[in-house]
This record gives sequence, C-alpha cells and structure tokens, in this order.
Amino acid sequence: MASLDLLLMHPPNVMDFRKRTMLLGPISDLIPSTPVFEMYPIGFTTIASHLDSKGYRVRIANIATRMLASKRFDPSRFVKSVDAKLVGIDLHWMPHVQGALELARIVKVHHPETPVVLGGFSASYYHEEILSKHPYVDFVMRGDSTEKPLEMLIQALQSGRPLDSVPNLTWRKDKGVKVNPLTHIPETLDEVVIDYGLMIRKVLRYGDLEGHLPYRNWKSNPMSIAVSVRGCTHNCVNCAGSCDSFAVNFGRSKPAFRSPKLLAEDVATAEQYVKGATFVVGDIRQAGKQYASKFLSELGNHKVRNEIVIELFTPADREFADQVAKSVDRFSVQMSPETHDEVVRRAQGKSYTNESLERTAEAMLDAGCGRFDMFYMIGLPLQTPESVKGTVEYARKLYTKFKGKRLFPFISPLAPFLDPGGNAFESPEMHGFRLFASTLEDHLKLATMPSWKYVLNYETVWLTRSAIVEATYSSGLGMNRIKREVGLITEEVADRTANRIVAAHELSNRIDAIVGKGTASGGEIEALREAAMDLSESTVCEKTELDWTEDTFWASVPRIMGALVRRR
Ligand code: B12
Ligand code: SF4
Repeated sequence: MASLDLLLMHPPNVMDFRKRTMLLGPISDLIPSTPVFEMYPIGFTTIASHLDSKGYRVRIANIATRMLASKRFDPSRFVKSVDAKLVGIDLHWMPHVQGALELARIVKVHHPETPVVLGGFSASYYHEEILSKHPYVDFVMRGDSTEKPLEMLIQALQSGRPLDSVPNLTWRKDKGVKVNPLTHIPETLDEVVIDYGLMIRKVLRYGDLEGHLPYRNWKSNPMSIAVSVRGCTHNCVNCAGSCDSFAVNFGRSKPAFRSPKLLAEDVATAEQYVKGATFVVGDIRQAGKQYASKFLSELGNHKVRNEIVIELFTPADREFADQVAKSVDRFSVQMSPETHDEVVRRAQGKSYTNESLERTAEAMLDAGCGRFDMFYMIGLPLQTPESVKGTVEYARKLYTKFKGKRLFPFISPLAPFLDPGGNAFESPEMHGFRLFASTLEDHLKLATMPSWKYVLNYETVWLTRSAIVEATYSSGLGMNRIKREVGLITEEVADRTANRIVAAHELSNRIDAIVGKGTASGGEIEALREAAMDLSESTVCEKTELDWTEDTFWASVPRIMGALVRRR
C-alpha cells in the first residue's frame, strides 16, 4: 500500500484498559459509547473529507472500537503495520489523556521518524504542557477548525518548508516550544466539507469496518450527525464548549454556523447512506428564529425520512413544535434541564422554569415527537444530596404527568472530569468547586485510578466525591423504581438494573476499602478486574433505553449500495 498522507487514530480512554481494574460505572451510560469512550470526534470526518477533496490519502483507524471488537487486536502490531507520513491522534475529550499520549508513544516506538500531531479541545487547552513534557508528540494543532491548517502542515512537511507560517500550530523550535498565532478561526461553517459517503468508501478501500465505526454498537444502533455550529451562545458553568470558553481557549468571539441550506443538505445526504436517526448538533434556534425556520423549510423540501433528533437549550413554544413536525417525518428531542431545582439550574447557567420546561415537553409530544429525553446531572453548583433526591421525585411527577407519552428523564453524574477550560474549572472557588487536578500531568494520574470516584477531578462544596458516588447509585435506584412503577420498563429489566446498581455500589465500596489502605494497584485490586469490567456498562439504566431507532446497520446496506452506484 502506498504511504498515507495522514493516519487519524482515535484511542480508548486508557490504552491498556483490557488489563486494568477500572470501575467506570455510570460515566458513559447516557451516550452511545462504552466507558472507554470509543466514539471519535465528528471532526475526523470533516478533516478526512477536506483532505480527500484535495487529493490526499487519509485513513481513519478507531483503535478503541477495534480493541473492543476483538481481544486479539493488538494496537501496537497495527501501528507497526501502517505506513503514514503523518499521524494524527485526537485528544479532544479529556478522558482520553492517557490513551492519546500512550498511542503517540507507540507510534514513535515503531516509526521514530514519523511526526505525530495531536488535536481537539483538550490538546488545544494543554498544548504547551504536551509539547514541553511529551517528546513523542511533535505538534499540537489548536482550535475548533483545523481542516485547512492541517492541510498547510502536510504541505509544509512534505515540501520541507518552514512551519512558522502554519496557523494554529504549536511545535518545537530551537529546543523550545513555539506557539504560532491562532489565526484560523472561520466565521461560518460553510466551507466545511462533509462527505458522508467517504467513510463507506474508506471501509471498502481498507477492508476495515470496525476501524471506521464511530462507536461499538453503531451496527445495531446506527446514527449520523449533522453539525449546525462550532461554539455556543450559552454559558453553562461546567462546560468547555461554552461561549466564554470558546472565546478564551479557541479564539472564537462568536459561534460559526452552517448555513441552514447546507445543514439541511447534510441531513439529506446522511440519509442516503444511513437508515437511522440523524442527530443535529446544537440548538437550531441559536442563530435566531429565521435560521431555524429556513432550516426546517429546507428540510421539508428534501422530504427527509430518517428520524431527526434536535437539541433544545431553552424552552420552545407550540409554534416551533408544529413547525418541526411539519418539516420532517419523524423527530425526537433532547433537552438538559440538569436539575428540578430552579435555583441550582440558574447557578449552572440556565435560567428557565420547570413550568416552561413542561410546557415545552407537552408541545413537542402533542406535535408528534417520537421521544423527549430529559437529562439531569449530579455535581452541579449549590446541589446537595437532598436536591438530587428532589430531582428523582420530580422525575416521578413527570412520568405520571406524561404517562404513555414517551417522555424519558435520565440522571447521571458529571464525570469523569469537570471540563478544563470551562468557567467552573477556571474559577473553581467562585462556583463552589474543588479541583483534584489542574495540569495535564494531574489528569494523567487520575485517569488510571481503579474506580470512577477516584478519577473524578472535582468535588463541590455541597457534594464531596463520596457524596457524588452515593447520590448517583441511589438516584439510579430511585429512577429505576419509578420506571418500574409506571410500567415504562419490564419487571425483568427493572430487576436486572437494580441488581447491577447494587453490585456496582458494593464493588465501589470494596475498592474504597483497598484504596483506603494506601494502595490503588496490586493483587487485591487486580482480582476485581473482571467484576469491574462487567459492572462498568449500563449501570443506572439499560443503554438500549436511549436508542432512537429500531433500524440496524443492515437496513442501511441498500441505501449505501444505491448511493455508491449513483456516485459513479
Ligand atoms: C456533540 C457533542 C458530543 C457528541 C459527540 C459528537 C462527536 N462524535 O464528535 C456526544 C453527545 C456523543 C458527546 C459525548 C461526549 N462529550 Co461532548 N460535546 C459535544 C458538543 C456539544 C459539540 C461537539 C463538538 O465537538 N463540536 C465540533 C467541533 C468543534 O469539533 P470537531 O469537529 O469534532 O473537531 C474539530 C476540532 O476539535 C479539531 N480536532 C478534533 N480532533 C482532532 C484530532 C486531530 C489529530 C486534529 C489535528 C484536530 C482535531 O479539528 C476538528 C475539525 O476542525 C461539545 C460542546 C461544544 N459546544 O462544542 C461537547 C464537548 C466536546 N463534549 C464534552 C464531553 C466531556 C463529552 C463526554 C466525555 C461526556 C461524557 N462523560 O459522556 C462524551 C465523550 C464521548 C466519546 N468520545 O465517546 C466536553 C469536552 C470537554 C473536554 N475538554 O473534555 C464538551 C466541550 C462540552 C461538554 N461538556 O459536553 N459530545
Ligand atoms: S452545556 Fe451549555 S454551554 Fe455547553 S454546549 Fe450545551 S448549551 Fe452550550
């Protein structure tokens, strides 16, 4: 095989997770990934699409999914076998800190001359520390839009040109760390190329389905993503994707939107390849009412049949609900009120009432919304154990009020890390947070601790680490009880979930007892590896409770074939 211009690899959270005891409990229960966070950034697709359109040869290898798919898959052997001129590894989400740096080290073991570039939110935040302490990383490409800067880096490397003029790049020069200005910050997302068929063609070219899968269960729960925005107009205190954080860390003073026409085209193109839900990232009303209306009417013109999942950052009215319903065949909604307590919600950066929340749910469900998911969180400013109990009670009220109407509240902890770069991380005392880690090195130490309690990089004045763990397991049991009572889950599922929560809680206590003796590794911890692995998934609910669609990957095959034939 001719040499690749760029190999993009996505690591698991911890490279040797298969050998370690890590009770990661509920940290990924409410997202498609398993606790190793195998989902790669959507940006891999836009980077690959952009470079492919310029004639470069790019391959994506999801190392995490391949490790999950087969015990025999050896990442080191895979890395050794690939010939690439540049290797890119994402350190977008902080939980991948150990996995990303270890994968970079493995690349250098087999290919000492091949340069390694890290990118993503967390790499951008810690760029100088990465380059000053980790010799096997050569570059960090900063910012939320790296498609073009990466192309410039590849051109410079391949032609031997100096790197001083590559925007957004942090690199080593004259034994020091050189930080090129962060100047590539596009004002719109209209130049971003998203070739939804590219992944399929790459699967065929490299004969590697698992390596391109966004997450382990994608074949049974396929989903596509359309991105409306980079940046955000809101300022939730714990979020590194907030308006303040984008300004300080990624140089973005206002969000960049994809035009409504192109966004609707993205959704329509995605459905040519994938029969399953299409998740539209970002509240489509962020750019204004007109933007949302235009997008919805364009979507109507495309006669999209896939289920469309939209996000609401603030309450919506009946007019909007009806507009959505008129524009698409099927739709679902996701909203994160975080807590039932309006004072806590305000401290978290969201200032709407429960009354407006319930009116929104009612309007959406009346308009035909397939499911309305509401996400609640543990670890918020001002939130006490009693307040968490109150949220569970509020969920009971919601279930009763919306009985039979497809409203699903979920609760999970803010875990494992408070986002570096978010306002609470930057000014912890002001928001009532205490940090256990602030540098990259601190996070590296936490990442491999044997249970999620010790991985947490924070606690709050109102909820210690232990209290977050206790509140998580007891609210999980509470929610499960309510779902059983209202008949939302079967007795069998309810029993299974309750047993798992109790077992995970017991195991967490056993790990506490060992760590309390002053050791976080060794024989006693190792003996718990299998149990920890078994209890790290679907802790507070069955993961399938979040599935949007009943379509499996095989339902997409005729579409993929049709689209590939049409493209010839
Ligand atoms: C949509 C979204 C998701 C989607 C995933 C979409 C996806 N596959 O990318 C879902 C809901 C599944 C999700 C899950 C999680 N998310 Co999220 N997510 C977002 C959100 C709302 C927007 C996503 C976004 O990343 N934008 C698009 C652009 C900016 O990124 P991108 O195109 O993917 O990548 C570009 C650059 O980042 C960069 N880049 C990225 N990777 C690489 C690699 C290389 C080599 C290079 C050069 C460049 C590069 O170049 C790309 C192209 O220009 C943000 C909040 C926000 N306002 O931004 C949070 C956010 C990114 N998520 C966050 C977190 C914490 C998580 C979870 C860990 C939460 C959890 N505990 O479950 C999980 C991890 C999932 C996993 N890997 O398995 C934090 C990250 C903070 C941090 N520093 O760690 C954010 C900032 C805010 C938040 N708290 O939600 N998330
Ligand atoms: S959590 Fe808040 S600040 Fe962060 S992306 Fe969502 S709405 Fe924006």
